[in-house]
Amino acid sequence: NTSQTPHDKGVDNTLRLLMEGYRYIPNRCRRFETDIFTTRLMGQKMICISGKEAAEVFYNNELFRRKGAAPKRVQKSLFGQKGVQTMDGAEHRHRKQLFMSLMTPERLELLRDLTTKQWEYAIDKWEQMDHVVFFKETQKVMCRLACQWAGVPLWAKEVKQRASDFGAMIDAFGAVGPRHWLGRRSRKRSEKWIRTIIKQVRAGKLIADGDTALYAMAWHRDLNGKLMSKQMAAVELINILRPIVAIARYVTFSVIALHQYPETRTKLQSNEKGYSQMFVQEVRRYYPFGPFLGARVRKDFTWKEHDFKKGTLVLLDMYGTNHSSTVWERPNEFMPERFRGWEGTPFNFIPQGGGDFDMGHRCAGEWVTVEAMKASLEFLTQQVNYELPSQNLSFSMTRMPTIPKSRLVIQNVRWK
Ligand code: PAM
Repeated sequence: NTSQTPHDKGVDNTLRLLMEGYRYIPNRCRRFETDIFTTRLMGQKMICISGKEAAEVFYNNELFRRKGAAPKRVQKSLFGQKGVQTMDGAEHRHRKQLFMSLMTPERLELLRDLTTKQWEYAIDKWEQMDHVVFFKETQKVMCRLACQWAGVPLWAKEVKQRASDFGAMIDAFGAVGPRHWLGRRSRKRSEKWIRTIIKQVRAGKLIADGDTALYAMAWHRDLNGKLMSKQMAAVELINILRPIVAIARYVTFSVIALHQYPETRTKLQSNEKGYSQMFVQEVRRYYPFGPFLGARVRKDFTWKEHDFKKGTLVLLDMYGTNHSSTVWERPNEFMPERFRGWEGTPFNFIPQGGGDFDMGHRCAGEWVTVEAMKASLEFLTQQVNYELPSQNLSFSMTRMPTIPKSRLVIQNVRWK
């Protein structure tokens, strides 16, 4: 019976969401002692759900659809319009397969090698620098890596602009005002660039290797047998490139974790028993990135005695689920060892979404993220010395996505 479900009072709680950020849903779940409540956000009735059972129902394709879920402002900045994130059913599975086909063991192995090579190149440069704004420079490292891995030509002189454009799209998703507009402008510029690249490939002016994302996106045919429009191909190729640049945030948080929990550095240096794997999993669980995900009810159903009505927007609490005390022991402590022998399900650890890769909307790039993070962290702890000058490393829980105030400054970078 729906009337029992807690309701967050107020005509519209968008301002509260902006004021509480990552904690908006978890705060109310704690206060109401619930894993479901209703609210009004952005002028619409919404249902917020949290925890592993919530993730399980949220990823049921019979009950939820993605079309009409992502707000226009998120599509115009972060995701791109009409891309894989907004599709359903057979069309979605076909498009998702395009992304998953790029995630073979061979391509992941190559990604690891290229990650290390890009770091070698970067450290030669960083040695010459007085100080390094780690987050900004790592976005450039990841931008070079993304383009190299995807087969997209990139001139040295454009790295700065392209990296900052991809960074701005990510930075825009929870912003209002200038930060958001910058994300939109950056997307427009990037789409124009990548449309030109796609055009050159199709015209035979630029050769794309058959196993690259560039080739796959340029020549992919939808279920109707037609090539995607240049614009659509650009949006989807950017859906490969931009999220690799987003890994810079996780690498930045990783270096902060190494600083704040020094015992983890020693363990990463020797990297016994797959420590780097546990470390990067804990970084993805502990530090905030995606706050929540949205989907629309496909058909009426009841869950936890609440009637879900067709068309209603439902938000799944990612941050809260990754910090849930029913799933995690001492969830607010940074403990990589919790992942030793850990029995994961597709629903209890959801930093990049839950459910199934092929059939559902779980992030296709999750393995890329884990491998690029491991290669980066192994490299940084084993090959490089650096120092952190005193600075403000704290990060806001209301800025979405968040990033440390100082962007992490390092100095005296030296090869070991
Ligand atoms: C990428 O696609 O570039 C990867 C990084 C983005 C992660 C963000 C995931 C959050 C999902 C939806 C954003 C809606 C937030 C709306 C805030 C008001």
